[in-house]
Amino acid sequence: MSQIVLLSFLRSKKVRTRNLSTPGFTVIWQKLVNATIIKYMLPEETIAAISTPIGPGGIGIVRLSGPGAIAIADRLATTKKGPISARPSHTITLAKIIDSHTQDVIDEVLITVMRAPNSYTREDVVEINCHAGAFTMKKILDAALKEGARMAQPGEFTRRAFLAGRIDLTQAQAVISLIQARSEAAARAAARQAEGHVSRKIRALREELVGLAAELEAAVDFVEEDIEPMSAPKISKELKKVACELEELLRKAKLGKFLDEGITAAIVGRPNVGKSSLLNALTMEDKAIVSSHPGTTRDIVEARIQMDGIPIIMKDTAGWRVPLDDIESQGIDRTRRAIQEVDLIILVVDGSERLKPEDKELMGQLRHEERRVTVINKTDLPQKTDVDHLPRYLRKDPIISISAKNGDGLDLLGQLIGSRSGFSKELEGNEAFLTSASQESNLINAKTKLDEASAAQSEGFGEEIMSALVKEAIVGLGEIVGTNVNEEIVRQIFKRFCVGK
Ligand SMILES: Nc1nc2c(ncn2[C@@H]2O[C@H](COP(=O)(O)OP(=O)(O)OP(=O)(O)O)[C@@H](O)[C@H]2O)c(=O)[nH]1
Ligand SMILES: [Mg+2]
Repeated sequence: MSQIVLLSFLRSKKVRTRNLSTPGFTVIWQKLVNATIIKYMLPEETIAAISTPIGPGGIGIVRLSGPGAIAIADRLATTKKGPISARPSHTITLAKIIDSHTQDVIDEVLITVMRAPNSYTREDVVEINCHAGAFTMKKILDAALKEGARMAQPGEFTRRAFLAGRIDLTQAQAVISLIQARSEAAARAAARQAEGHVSRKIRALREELVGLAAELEAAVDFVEEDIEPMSAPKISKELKKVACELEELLRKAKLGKFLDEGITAAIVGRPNVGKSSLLNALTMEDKAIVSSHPGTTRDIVEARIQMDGIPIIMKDTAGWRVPLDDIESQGIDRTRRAIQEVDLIILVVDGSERLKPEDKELMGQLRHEERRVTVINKTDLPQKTDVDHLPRYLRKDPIISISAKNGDGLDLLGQLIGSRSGFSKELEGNEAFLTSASQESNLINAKTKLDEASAAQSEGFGEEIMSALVKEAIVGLGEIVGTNVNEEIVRQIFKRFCVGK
């Protein structure tokens, strides 16, 4: 926004501004803004925290960051190699941490020094690798606090990295996702996001919009000047192109959300086909009661599992049939609701028996379902139902034969679920995803504004309206990467961090 104001100013001074909306100019502008933020917002205090979980373990880390970090380390530690301040950056030194009152040795440690600006926070950082007992770590932290450090707030190290311009908000969010990742795939995607893959894409799109807004503004403000306006078809093409790329990012954001929260899947089928046995086989636990008595499961039994690296919230359901009593009726109502809500429906058939009317009734219910995956269970027994006995519409899907009893086919089922959820292709492509709900809603808003701008153009509204809408989209994208620094948003994000990160 301010860039547009600056453009207008330069243009009013008759400065040739056509080249100023180029990505190069935006980079310079961004650096100026960042430099101002760094100058006025960078904290002077040295902070300290225990950065590893409290509890018994091999190694724990007490981390210090700030202008006094190395001097504090000098006062805390004795080494055979002289003071820590004399050690080169990015070296590890064996040291003893001494209690300044009793002169007792608190712990023998390894101290890593990372001098500014080549550190996580871009400040001087000292990491004290000690033994991971809660008592030892606490004593070292207390000693650092006594020597002048302040206790770090949750997320303050990452907040400083952000304020110093080392990472942007998307990357900071990715650090949270990485810490909280519940599956391998989620951790991998978060790591890619932390590297800045998504931010680069969003920044590039934002810069395109800044350029476009500047053109639209110029057409409004400088009609009488010798500025050649961007042609209507070119504006329309540019709007549609960015909107299209945002749409693709949104599709991936949906996948990112799945990675973070997990896909939901319901195991459904008539009683006794082995639904609960399948849930137990997948979780490798006795989660649900299994019995040869049809109608055993009455309520939804939920378990969080990983298949093919993908997090799944798997729901075992009550067998599908005409209920025999009120409890079973309530259970089947819950099955019905689960079918409506989940991302994936795993339809289980008993291969050791012929299809029964209940099987056929449920298959009919799911006939037009795109979320369906079909499984033939009990392949360890002589088979009476195979793929050829299934209705034609089911046969079009890939069908997996398994034995919940001995585990046959479960890997294949995992791969099928992965491919049906749309993850596998994206994950192989080394993709990074936006994962937070606020990022997704900002993307949706930005896309909506561009669609509105396109509509405004086709309805013959002037550049002024379009420019206002494009500017709103720019603000939305800026909020994702932290270019429009809204303190409240920043505070909300960093609040979610743990102390020490
Ligand atoms: N041989 C064999 N038996 C199985 C297999 N899977 C399940 N069973 C048996 O089939 C019976 C029913 O299994 P459950 O897992 O309780 O079936 P369910 O579909 O959950 O049944 P409801 O809860 O009543 O709807 C039990 O006796 C299981 O031991 C399998 O792969 N092979
Ligand atoms: Mg069951």
